[in-house]
Amino acid sequence: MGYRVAVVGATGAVGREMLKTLSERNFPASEVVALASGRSAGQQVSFGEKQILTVKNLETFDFTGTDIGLFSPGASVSAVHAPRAAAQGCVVIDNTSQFRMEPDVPLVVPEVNPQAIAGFRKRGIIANPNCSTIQMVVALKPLHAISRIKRVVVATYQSVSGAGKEAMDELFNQTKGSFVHDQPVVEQFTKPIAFNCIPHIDKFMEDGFTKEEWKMAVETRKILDPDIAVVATAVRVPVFVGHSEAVHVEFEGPITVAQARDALRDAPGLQLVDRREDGGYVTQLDAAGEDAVFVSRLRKDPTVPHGLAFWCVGDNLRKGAALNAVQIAEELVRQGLLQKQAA
Ligand code: 11C
Repeated sequence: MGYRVAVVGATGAVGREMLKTLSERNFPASEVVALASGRSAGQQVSFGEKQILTVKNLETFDFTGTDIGLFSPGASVSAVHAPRAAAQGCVVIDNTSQFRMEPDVPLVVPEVNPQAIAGFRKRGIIANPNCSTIQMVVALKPLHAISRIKRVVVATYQSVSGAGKEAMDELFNQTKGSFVHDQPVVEQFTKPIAFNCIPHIDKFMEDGFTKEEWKMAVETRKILDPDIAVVATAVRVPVFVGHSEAVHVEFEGPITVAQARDALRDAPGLQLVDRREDGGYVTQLDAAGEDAVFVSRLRKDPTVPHGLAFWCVGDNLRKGAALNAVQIAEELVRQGLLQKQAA
């Protein structure tokens, strides 16, 4: 007995991670179906250590009888196929930006707002937030419970895997090429990414922010508290997996470093690694492959009346995408919100 699960975008970096996460966490699935575009249909992907799945064509797949769809195919594909799957009775957990800010679509991080999940019934779709938002709100939530957060200033250091597999190849090829003095081939980013940092993720908006920066602001408000002001600078760095963030938080009232430390130590999904000594902090290489969001370098921000600063790191493919989506599915089961369609 279990649920029939479809993974859409199964050949991409996040889709593969979704399959791995479902298997690692022993999600109660009676069947897992791998779906992708017609171009990728027929390819094979691993599900756990032992199973190989043959990818089916999303365009012709009938979702009737499928309980849960974990979608990560790109926003324009989700725009068409997520509502189609939902209309056929499949609860969609969508990792793209397509539906996140729609009022009747819950935007969920299970450690932060699990109560929001129940709002999925109207559209049959639950949105998975942007990876840089997820790790930040996991860290902000326990602090917000002590003293209300007024304003967050954040700078991100985001790995190339956030931009997909071709972007990872571009970093690899540029790095390798630099040793034989090749001219870098720039296709996925606007400038060379090897040995460089690019202050530009997603498209530019009219006010000068990028869409990634805008997402961090609006998604944090939707998930955590509509009154929190967020100003972000999103930067792509030459790292394969893992996003880091330098976060400065201003609170309405007092909060001490000791209080914050205690709350972060006990918070779900979070690990505090904060020894004030050489190497007593977490980096992207440490966090890659891990489930937790890590907080290090916690300290008082003395430039505002009530402020804290910290460093936050997470695996953008796991907690930033696949793991959060699978946790939402687990939460649907835990809250008894799924009507099993297949036995
Ligand atoms: C990046 N955060 O690192 C992006 C990837 O809205 O789901 C995820 C984009 C999104 O490039």
